[in-house]
Amino acid sequence: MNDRVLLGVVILMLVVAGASLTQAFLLTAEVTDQSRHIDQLASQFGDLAGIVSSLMTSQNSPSAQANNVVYLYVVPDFGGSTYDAFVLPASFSGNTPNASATGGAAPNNNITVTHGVPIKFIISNIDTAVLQNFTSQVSVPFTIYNDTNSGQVALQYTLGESISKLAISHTFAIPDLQVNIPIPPDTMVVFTYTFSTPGVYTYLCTTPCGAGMGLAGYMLGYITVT
Ligand SMILES: [Cu+2]
Repeated sequence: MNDRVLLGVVILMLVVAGASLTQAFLLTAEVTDQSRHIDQLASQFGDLAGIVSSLMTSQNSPSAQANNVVYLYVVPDFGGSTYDAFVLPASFSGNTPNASATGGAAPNNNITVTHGVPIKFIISNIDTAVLQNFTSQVSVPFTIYNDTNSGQVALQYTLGESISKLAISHTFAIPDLQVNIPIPPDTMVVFTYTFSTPGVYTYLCTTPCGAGMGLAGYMLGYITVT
């Protein structure tokens, strides 16, 4: 082997070693990036309300509910003083409106779902008012989530359970189907319901809560079951 060939072999070895080092460096960077991503996910999972609110803005529309999940906000004074409303995420930025957010027109809060499949309702109530002590028996199981300094606290209500004088702001009722879910102040209420028969059902709040009560687009809307 002459000197020139030897030099060539050494250069080749250096190039191969360099490439391996670069690859190792890139791999380390990728792993670091992934663990950062996992850290971000973990911190997000500590904030259930945050997750739901991001899902709400990305998935909801007045006409179709993605993945058989219906997201609704309950917003106080949405249409002006005491015009509280059930509001679809498409009509709500997530901030408490200072004045009428509807510009005088009744917002569209109608919902369309499919019959025969479980529909998950996730209702975020940003109203802090207590307007009724609610006493009833649970006909549809539900969970109430409440934000605290130490995280999310969940209260589960099972079928047939008695509810006595629960302090609430509103309810989510479908009178034709004997559904009436209480909504305490500043909570998220989650329940699942399977509609068996297609049709148009009225949903509304049964708590005396002001001018929006019983008014379409505010505390009343329609569920079209296809
Ligand atoms: Cu109400």
